[in-house]
Amino acid sequence: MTKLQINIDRLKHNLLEVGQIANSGEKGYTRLAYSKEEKAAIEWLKQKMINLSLSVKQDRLGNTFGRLGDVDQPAICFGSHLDTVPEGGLYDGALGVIVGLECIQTLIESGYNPEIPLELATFVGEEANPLGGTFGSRAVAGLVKHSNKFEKKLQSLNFTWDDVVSVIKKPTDYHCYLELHIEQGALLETIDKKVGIVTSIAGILRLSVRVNGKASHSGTTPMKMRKDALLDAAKLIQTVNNIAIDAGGNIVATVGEITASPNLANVVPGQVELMIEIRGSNWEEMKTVEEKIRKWMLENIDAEVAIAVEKQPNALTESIQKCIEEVCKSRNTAYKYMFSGANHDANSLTSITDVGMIFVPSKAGLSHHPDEFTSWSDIEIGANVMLETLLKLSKKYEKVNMAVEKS
Ligand code: HGY
Ligand code: MN
Ligand code: MN
Repeated sequence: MTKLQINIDRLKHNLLEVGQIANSGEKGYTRLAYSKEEKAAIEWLKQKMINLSLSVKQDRLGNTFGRLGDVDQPAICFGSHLDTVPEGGLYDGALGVIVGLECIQTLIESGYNPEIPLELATFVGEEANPLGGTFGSRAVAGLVKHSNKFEKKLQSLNFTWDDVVSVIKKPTDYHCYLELHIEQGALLETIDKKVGIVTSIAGILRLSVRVNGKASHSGTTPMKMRKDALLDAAKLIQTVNNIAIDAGGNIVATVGEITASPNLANVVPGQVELMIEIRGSNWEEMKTVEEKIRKWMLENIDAEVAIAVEKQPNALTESIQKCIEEVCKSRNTAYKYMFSGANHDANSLTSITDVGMIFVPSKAGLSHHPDEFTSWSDIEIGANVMLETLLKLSKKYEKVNMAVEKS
């Protein structure tokens, strides 16, 4: 029996078309969270969903769902995000949404019986933003915590706390969630495998730090009499780097966000605000790194620290990983079980349903950059694995339904 195949030309056309929304040429793609560009891309997708006669729902945050089948039954949900980092790539997020669109269209054309409903989803605000990354999917999973400070951030983006509460879904809404995403690392390319079966997704621990110095005249303050906040911040950044390297395992740490004030050439920096991000696959290891950094700061510089983000690492569902593996084997697709150092909407969904992720290779592991690239042949391989995994999962849940009806 010939296997159902996606239409790669149509997939390519759709990815390039949605990519044109906010494509700034050699400077890459910029569709920031909650921006008019993200909204335009979601509108584009909504129209595609309507053209496929899916039942379309957009919640009060902008998360958008297109369902094939009964709205009152648990569905297999799949998708990703359409926002990007500034001057990002064509594939991060958008590829998962467009592959999902291609899968549901191929299944409709093949006469798929939606006894197990299918639901294509795109979540808002996945990339780092004032409301925190993976905001749309965390809100759907009921993971967003209230505070007066957070409510002010919501208002600055024309959202209310009621909007956040209104989008929460129940575990009974879904059988599972599946997401295809670019690897954003170089493992698959290096070992020449075409699919990554994600076992767990990195935890993220972000510490916002204020380094205190004393602003003074750069020409008249002797070197020995300075309290240079940026110099102390530089020592801190080097220490963070050393602690992360010594920690080994899947630990990584980054200072990617920093502002010095007054930020003038003729003033010794008086204050620095920076964000330390620690990621890893083991929460205790991550907290040990945090403690070592805090201890060094206490002993060496004048700084205040506050925790800005705490997202624990999450294991994905083994039965879904197994399902993806069986599909890869049946299609002779080389695969690798692997950890995801990048966070994804899939991480949020682990708190309300079973979750699986399929990675496709990233050229040279590059991502969050205009030159992000995945070949059409690798995309076609990954998309067909996604398509067959969806079919396999729907048969699995049909059997579950039948067993429940008999009992
Ligand atoms: O930060 C991340 O890992 C994701 O790209 N938002
Ligand atoms: Mn992403
Ligand atoms: Mn990203």
